[in-house]
Amino acid sequence: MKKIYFLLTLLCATVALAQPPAGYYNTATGTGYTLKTQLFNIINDHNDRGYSGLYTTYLTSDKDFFYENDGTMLDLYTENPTGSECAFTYGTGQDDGTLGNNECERYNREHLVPQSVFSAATPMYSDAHFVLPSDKHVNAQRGDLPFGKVNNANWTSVNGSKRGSNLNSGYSEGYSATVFEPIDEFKGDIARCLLYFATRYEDVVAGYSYVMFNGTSNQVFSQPFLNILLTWNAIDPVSQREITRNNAIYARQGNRNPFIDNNTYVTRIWGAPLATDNFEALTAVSVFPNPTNNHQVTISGVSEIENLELYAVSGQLVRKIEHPEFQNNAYTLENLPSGFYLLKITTANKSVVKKLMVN
Ligand SMILES: [Ca+2]
Ligand SMILES: [Ca+2]
Ligand SMILES: [Ca+2]
Repeated sequence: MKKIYFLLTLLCATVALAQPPAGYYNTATGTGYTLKTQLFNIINDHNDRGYSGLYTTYLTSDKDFFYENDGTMLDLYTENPTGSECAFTYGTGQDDGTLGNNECERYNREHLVPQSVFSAATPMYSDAHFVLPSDKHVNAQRGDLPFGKVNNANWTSVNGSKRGSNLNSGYSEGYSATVFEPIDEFKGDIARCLLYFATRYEDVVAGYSYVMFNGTSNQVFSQPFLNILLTWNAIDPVSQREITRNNAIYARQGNRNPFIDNNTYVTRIWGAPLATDNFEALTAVSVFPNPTNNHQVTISGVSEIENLELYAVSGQLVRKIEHPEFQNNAYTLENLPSGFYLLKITTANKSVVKKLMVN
């Protein structure tokens, strides 16, 4: 019986630790960018533990108790979720200015928003919510590159992180220069770190020049990168690794990543991603004629569609049709008002977005 009580106490303690403190988000009541500012007011003014303090924070925030479960350093650019990898032990291998021309020689600190963007200013410079332990060599390969979906890789790390030209279609449409793509396991993790940055630093971010940013304090990200981050957040949900990490950083810095605590904040602020994943599987879909002159278009190339959503370019949902009935493998959308639209076509778990012009 004693043992059961002990286990129950332990369980309660674990659950309690996995939650933000009572009332932490009480003032986060709005929607859209009002909510974003409310979150900024909750998470700003954190306790800066200094640049060397990051290595201390990592001792509790970034140990592998999720994959090998061996307490070695958990690095998003090194971890192989389905197999073993070269593992860094804390202290051993910490960057001392030598080595790092190959993977697995040294680890250092990776600013997911590059430090050059904010001129290495504090407290951003040492904010563990977006500065993570990283293999020194992979960190250097990523450099200041934006995150995106690689089309043709010109370099790939041992765990499969890639660098190369961005896939200029599907959810990553709108950019074609070089990007860095983390493995699927960590796409949402990294997206949520960047969404944190956009919120924690919303009072200064409009002044930062970076290819992922658009010079605003509310949306923060340019449209192609916002689409990428919202999609990654949707296809790679919050994991226990992030919850544990968020709690460990809260214990050190006194502020939290709201998007890990309550992921609905993401869509309440920025809206839903236009496309989820697996664009490639839906490339057979065609929408014609486009542009159209008679206020109707036909959709073909698929037979089972869950729903069709028509968005104005402002992002407003204009029309939604659930389970459209196909005839002869085609469906015709009629009575479309003139304008420029984004048509989102969703099957069981895949979707694609098509641009549509109605004259
Ligand atoms: Ca590991
Ligand atoms: Ca592993
Ligand atoms: Ca993940």
